[in-house]
Amino acid sequence: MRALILVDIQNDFLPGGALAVPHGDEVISVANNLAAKKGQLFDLVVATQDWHPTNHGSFASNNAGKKIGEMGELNGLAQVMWPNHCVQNTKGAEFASQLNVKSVDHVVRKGTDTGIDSYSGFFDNGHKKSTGLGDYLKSKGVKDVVVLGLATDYCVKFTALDAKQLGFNTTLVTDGSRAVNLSPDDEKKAIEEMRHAGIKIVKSADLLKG
Ligand code: VGL
Ligand code: ZN
Repeated sequence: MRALILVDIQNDFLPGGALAVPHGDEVISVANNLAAKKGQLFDLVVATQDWHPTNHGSFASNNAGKKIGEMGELNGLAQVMWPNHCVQNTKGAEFASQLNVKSVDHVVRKGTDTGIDSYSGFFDNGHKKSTGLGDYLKSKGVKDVVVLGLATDYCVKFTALDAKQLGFNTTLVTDGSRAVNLSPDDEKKAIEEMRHAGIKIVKSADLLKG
């Protein structure tokens, strides 16, 4: 069984959004084209959704004296200070309107605890609490996962690394993902880190041609 995992394809990560990922909108058609292959290439489509309370500790606005993009600390873990984004029940937290959400079988909301961030769709950043996604996939008999979305250097990377660590054969779709690139080579580094962990790096066309 093979699952497609669509990571955080939400309005706030698109151009014009609160935490806009450059060219983030370009992943939508790739996601839709792959999700359309459910029943052939994939058995299951899962979407993760960053879903923060307004007082989330990753927001610079909730950390006196901190500016957006700086490093800070959140309960002992290093934490990038982000703009307010993906606040629960706001337009910015909704899936991109062009995304074919009808193909999605299961949604995982993450980042809901004020005191810890959750880049991965599987665990919080301290690896203390599971979201249940690993057990969900195992209960469906999934052995292979294909990951894409936003952003390559944060939520996509940590989702793929956790998937691999949980024992799933894991593939990253590069053209279905875009990076924040706080530093210009963050995307390159993230892809190298994933490759080094044993994650397969492909383009969507490689999957579509079979
Ligand atoms: C993300 C930063 C903060 C992501 C989420 O989806 O990659 N990045 N929250
Ligand atoms: Zn977030």
